[in-house]
Amino acid sequence: MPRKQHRAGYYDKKIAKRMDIQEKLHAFQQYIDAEEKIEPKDWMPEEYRTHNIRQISQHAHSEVIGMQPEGNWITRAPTLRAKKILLAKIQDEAGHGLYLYSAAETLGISRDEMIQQLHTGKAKYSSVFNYPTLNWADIGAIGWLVDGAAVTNQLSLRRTSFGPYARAMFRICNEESFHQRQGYEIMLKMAKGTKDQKEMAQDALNRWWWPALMMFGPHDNQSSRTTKGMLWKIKRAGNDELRQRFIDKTVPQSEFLGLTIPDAALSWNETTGHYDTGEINWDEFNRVVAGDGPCNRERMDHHKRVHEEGAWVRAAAAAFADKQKGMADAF
Ligand code: BYC
Repeated sequence: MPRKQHRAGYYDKKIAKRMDIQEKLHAFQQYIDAEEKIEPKDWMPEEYRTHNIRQISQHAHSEVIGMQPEGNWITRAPTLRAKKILLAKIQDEAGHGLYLYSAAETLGISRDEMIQQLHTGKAKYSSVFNYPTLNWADIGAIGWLVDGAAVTNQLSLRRTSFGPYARAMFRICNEESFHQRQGYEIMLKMAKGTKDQKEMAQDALNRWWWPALMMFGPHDNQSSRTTKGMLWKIKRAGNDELRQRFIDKTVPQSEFLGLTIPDAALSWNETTGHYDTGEINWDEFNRVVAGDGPCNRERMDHHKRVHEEGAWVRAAAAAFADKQKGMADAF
């Protein structure tokens, strides 16, 4: 239903006042089903609000924590060009975090609360960032596989029903595609380089393949959030469908590199038109999500320390904003 026509029934405040909760829920669902965007000041069920806060803030935390494994290699990038590109990429991730925190703030949660939830373990961040970056090939594998997986998921999120989240996704996706290519370029150089370089590229693929597949979350039949997420069009595709999409486009890329995907069960299925794969190690996934991965403690300790060290910057920015406001009010 077009927004204008719908507004007359659902968004007109006088009419909305007379609606009971069931009527509001019904109108809300109709509105979503018509592919309209929900905006921050629109009426929404409390669970829709909290579902979005959870997903968007966890997405923001992932972008920010994801800077750590890559930041580890800025000072050791092999060339000035590689260093400049890596710096730009990591700055992009910080920007993504900021757009996403801002989108979540429009739902009535403060940045401080979101950071608190991250620090107390109430909010999650993507499991993939709890693995170490051991050498330069890992920077290639992160760009190619981790950003490649992220952009596969995020392209679908450009059609998510909450307006500020959907709009943030457009810019983020453009930048993530550049990140994916940056990673693939590193892999291509190494895979076509010396024997040692090719071995490093293969080793990085071996270590990052499965964690990248885990980014898509549990199988749909194990995913507690999918039913509501899909009903409200917060999620536009299931975890398994997106994971399959990523596998189907990444396997030919690995063939072009001359590298082998570390999955003995991987094979092309003529009937389905997709690759069949082996099973993810879900015990490992659950362990890492629960906080017991190789780098969980390190990532969180680093974030807490830097957040504390940055307290003076936040205080100065708040004082400056107060001063500006005072000056504006005086006029
Ligand atoms: N790791 O019912 P499910 C990037 C959680 S960063 C940790 O399937 P949902 C980049 C899930 O949150 C891009 N936790 O949930 C940055 C839920 O937790 P609750 C990151 C996971 O939400 C720097 C529970 O398990 N992208 O590009 O329907 C450098 C049940 O799962 C994971 C996003 O964040 C995981 N892998 O679906 C380079 C995309 N998987 O209920 C690159 C936005 C699941 O306890 N998020 N969980 O809170 C989403 O699309 C969805 O939230 C997910 C999960 C597909 C991740």
